[in-house]
Amino acid sequence: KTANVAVVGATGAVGETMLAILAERRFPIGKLHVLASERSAGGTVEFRGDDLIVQDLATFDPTGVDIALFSAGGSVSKEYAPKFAAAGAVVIDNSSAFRYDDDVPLVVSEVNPEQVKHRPRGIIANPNCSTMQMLVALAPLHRKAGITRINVATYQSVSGAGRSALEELGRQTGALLNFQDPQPKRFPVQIAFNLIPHIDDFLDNGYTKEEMKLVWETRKILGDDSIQVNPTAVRVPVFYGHSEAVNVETKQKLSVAEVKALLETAPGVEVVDEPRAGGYPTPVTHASGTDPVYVGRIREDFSHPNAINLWIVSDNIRKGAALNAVQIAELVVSET
Ligand code: A2P
Ligand code: 11C
Repeated sequence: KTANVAVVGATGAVGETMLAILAERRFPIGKLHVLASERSAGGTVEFRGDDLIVQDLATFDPTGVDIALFSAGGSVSKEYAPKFAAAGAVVIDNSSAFRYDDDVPLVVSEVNPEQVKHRPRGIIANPNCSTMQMLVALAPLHRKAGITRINVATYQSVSGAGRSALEELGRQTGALLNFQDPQPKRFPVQIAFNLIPHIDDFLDNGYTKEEMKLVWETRKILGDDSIQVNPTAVRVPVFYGHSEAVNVETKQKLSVAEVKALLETAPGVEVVDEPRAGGYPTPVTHASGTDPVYVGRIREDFSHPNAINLWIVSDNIRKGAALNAVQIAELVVSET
C-alpha cells in the first residue's frame, strides 16, 4: 500500500532532510508533492536522483493527499494544516503551532507511538528538537525509576534556526577570519566564535519559549504533569547537532551501571561512554548526519542521593525533526 505525500517547506533545512529520509527509508510513496512559498515555486528539489518542481502552497489543492509533512513555520501550519486535514490528509506538523493543544497528540516514535491514533483533528505534532533527543534517552529511566526533576542546559546548533542561520554562521566565520565586521542579521548578536543564551522569544516569566518547550513538552509526552524541568537554552556556533547537559532526579535510585544497561537496549539510543579522550559523543564526531541519540558522560551526581548526570547529543534536523516526522508517517501508513 502506498500513500500520497506532500512535504510543505520542501526547500528548507528540515524539508530537504524529510525528502532524503523518505528516500533512504523507502517510504511507500504514491504521488509526492513538494511545496514552499511563491518565492521558490517553479524551482526544483531533488528526490531519489530526480528533480521535482516546487509548487506554491498558497495555490495548491490538497485533495488526494494522504500524509502531509509540514515544516514551514508556525504561521504557515496554523493557516494550512487545518485545510489539509479537512481535505482528508493526516498532517504531521513540525512547528509549535498545535503541540500544546489537548486534541493534538505530541509523539516521539520511541516513547509514545500509541498516541498517534488519537488525532481527532487529523493533526499529529512533532516535538521540538531539544525535547525530542532528551526524551528518547530519558523515557527508559522514567519507566524504571520515575523521574521527578530534570535540570537541563542545551547547546543548540544553528541549523535549528533554518537555512538562513546556517548561512549566517558560515558568513560570519569567514568575515571574522578576514578581520571584517560580522554584521549580525539572523541572530541578535554575533554567533561565530560566540554563545547566545537566547532561543525563540522571551516570555513574561523571563524564560525563553525554547526553554518552556522543554517543560511543557516533557510533561505532555511522558504523561506526567508532576515532572519538574529547569531549563536553560543556549545557541552555539555548531552547524548540525544539539547537545544537552542533563541532570535527572528519580524516585528510586539508579546506579551508573543500571542507567547504562537501560540505555544500551533503548530504541534509538547509542551509548558512547568511555572515560578517555574522545570516548564521548560530540555533534561533529558522532551526531551530524546520523540517526541515533548518543549518550555519554554518565555519572552519579555525588551532591544528591538519587540523581544522574548525562550528556545527550543528536542531529537536530534528523531525529530532532525530519526523522521523527517520517517515523510518525510510518506509524500512520502501517495502521490500515
Ligand atoms: P521558501 O523556499 O519558499 O522560502 P528554513 O527553516 O530552512 O528557513 O525553511 C523554511 C521553509 O518554509 C522553506 O521551504 C520555505 O520556503 C518555507 N516557507 C516559508 N514561508 C512559507 C509560506 N508562506 N508558504 C509556504 N512555504 C513557506
Ligand atoms: C532551534 N529548537 O534549535 C529550535 C528549532 O519549536 O520547532 C525548532 C523550533 C520548534 O532553534
